[in-house]
Amino acid sequence: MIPKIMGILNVTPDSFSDGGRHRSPTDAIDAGLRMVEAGAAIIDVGGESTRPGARAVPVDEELRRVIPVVEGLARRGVCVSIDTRKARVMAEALAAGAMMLNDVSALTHDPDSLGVAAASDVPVVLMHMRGTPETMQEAPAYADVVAEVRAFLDARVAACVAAGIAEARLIRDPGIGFGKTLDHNLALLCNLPALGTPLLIGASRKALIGRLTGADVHSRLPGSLALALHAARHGAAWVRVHDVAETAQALAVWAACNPDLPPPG
Ligand code: 7PM
Repeated sequence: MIPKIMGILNVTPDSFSDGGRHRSPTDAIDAGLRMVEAGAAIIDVGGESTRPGARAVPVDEELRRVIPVVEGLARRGVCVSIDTRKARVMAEALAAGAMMLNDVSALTHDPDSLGVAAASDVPVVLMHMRGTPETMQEAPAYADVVAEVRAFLDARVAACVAAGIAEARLIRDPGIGFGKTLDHNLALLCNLPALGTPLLIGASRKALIGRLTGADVHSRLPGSLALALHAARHGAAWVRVHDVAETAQALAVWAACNPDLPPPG
């Protein structure tokens, strides 16, 4: 399958790789519209930095950042995903027109989030993370990272189904970089089919590319494209990326070399 592109739209003042470029909602909305023109199927709006060591953002601040952007994009017909761990942000983003929930805690962080997701009818990304953003990169350890991530995702899918969310709405994500060493990330990337489907892979500009190549965060486009094509080759339904136009071009050329793939749908 040709994965669909989720474009990353951070509306945080401290985002690690696109450093707070979107100071006003208008700027952020324009950036989202450009990503759609470049080939994104959905725009992932996030107002809480989840980078390693990041501090929690109060809910009112997160709402102030994201809701005008979700609303502005949705009003212009853009499909929007809300990247949050907070039930209230999910609920208000859905009311503002969001069409997908993306929770790096897989609906575990906020006890109300499962209910908000169940009361909606949108797809939900369930991501694996070991620990919390504050502490996750402090010596993460696994006996078998692939089996443990698979078991976590299976358990979260089961919890969501038990809460009334249709399994067809659930998207699995191994959480590249979230409480994982380079070797853990590579083990997951080399075993994507073992994680279940459908899969979303977010590896754009992440530290593993730097660890493999020495590239700093502003020079990781080639590695990001390699990982997007790798994810595509191994069945990812979605890739979550910063560089939408470049990823769309890479996927289009790759797809042309793979004529037996089902057409995008
Ligand atoms: C440092 C590490 C800074 C990671 C920023 C990030 C994912 C996500 C993020 C992902 C899903 C980034 C990330 N990564 N949501 N949110 N999957 N579902 O690159 O891999 O934006 S934050």
